[in-house]
Amino acid sequence: MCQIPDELIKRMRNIRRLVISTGAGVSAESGVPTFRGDGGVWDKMSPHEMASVDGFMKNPELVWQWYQHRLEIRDNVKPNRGHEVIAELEKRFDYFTLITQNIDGLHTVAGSINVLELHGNITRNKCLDCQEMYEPEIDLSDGLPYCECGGMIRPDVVWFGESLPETVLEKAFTDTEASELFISVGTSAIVQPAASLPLMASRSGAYVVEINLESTPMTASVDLFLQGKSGELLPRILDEFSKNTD
Ligand code: BV8
Ligand code: ZN
Repeated sequence: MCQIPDELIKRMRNIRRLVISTGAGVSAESGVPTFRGDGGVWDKMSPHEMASVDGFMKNPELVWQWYQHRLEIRDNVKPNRGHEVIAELEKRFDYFTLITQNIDGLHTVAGSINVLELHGNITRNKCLDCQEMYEPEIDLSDGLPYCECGGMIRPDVVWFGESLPETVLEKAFTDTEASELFISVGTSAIVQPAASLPLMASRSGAYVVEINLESTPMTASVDLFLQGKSGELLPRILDEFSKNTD
C-alpha cells in the first residue's frame, strides 16, 4: 500500500484553497460501474450510441432503458468512505470546491455542499426543446415521455458533443486557476474539457495530486501520483492531516 508523503500533508496544512476533482472511480467503491474499466458501462454499449443526441434521437427507447437501468443502480447504492472524506475536507478549508464528472449525485448525498456537476445529474430530467425540468421517475410502459410543449423529455446529463453547463464550467475554471492544491481522484483523464483541469491548475502554480487505480495520460505531468483505491487512500490522507502537529 503506497505511503502518504509528508510533503502532501505539509502542503495541506499550509494552503487555504483546495480543489478536488472526481470521476467514476470514486463511485466505483459504492458499486456504480465505471465507464472504461472491466465491466464498465461502455464495454456493453458505445458511448456515442448511448450518450449523444444522435444516439438518443436514433433510438430513444434504448437510451431511456439504459438511463433507467443506471438510475436503478444509483438508487440502490450509498456513498462510500471516499465520498465521506471529501465532504469532511470541505469543512477544513476556507476555500473548497468539488468538481465532479459523475452524474450519480452521491457526493451531495454524502454531505458535500459546493459541488460543480460538470456532466449533469441522472436524477434530473428535462425537455429537449424548452428545457423544462422533470422528475427522475419515468414510466416507459406508457411509451416515451413528452413535455407539455410537445418536446421529448431526456435525462439532464451532458452528452458527447454537447457543451457543458456554462456557469458550472466557468466556476470550475475560475476555482481551478485559483487553487493552491488540486487533487484529481478516480478519473481516466480522457474526457474533455474535464481532463484539462489538472493541467490548468498546474499552470496556475497549484500542486497537483492524482489518486487513481492505474496511471493515466495525466500521470506524467502531476506532482504526486498515489496509486490505489480512493476509498482507502482518501481516509488515510484525512487521518494524517488530522493528526496534531505539536
Ligand atoms: C464538449 C455524461 C464540445 C453522460 C459524459 C476537446 C475539447 C472539447 C471536447 C472534446 C475534445 N476532445 C474530444 C472532445 C469530445 C468529447 C470527448 O472528450 N471525447 C473523449 C472520449 C475523447 N467531449 C465532449 O463531447 C464534451 N463536450 O466539450 O463539447 C463543444 C464545445 C462547444 C460547443 C459544443 C460542443 C462532453 C463530455 C461529457 C460526456 N458525458 N457523461 C453519461 O454519463 O451517461 S462522459 C462520461 O465519462 C462520464 O461523465 C464520466 O465521468 C466521464 C469520464 O469518465 P471517468 O469519470 O474518467 O470514468 P472512467 O471509467 O473513464 O475512469 C475511471 C477511472 O477510475 C479509471 O482510470 C480507473 O482506473 C479508476 N478507478 C476505478 N476504480 C477506482 C479507481 N480509482 C480509484 N479508486 C477506485 N476504487
Ligand atoms: Zn418542453
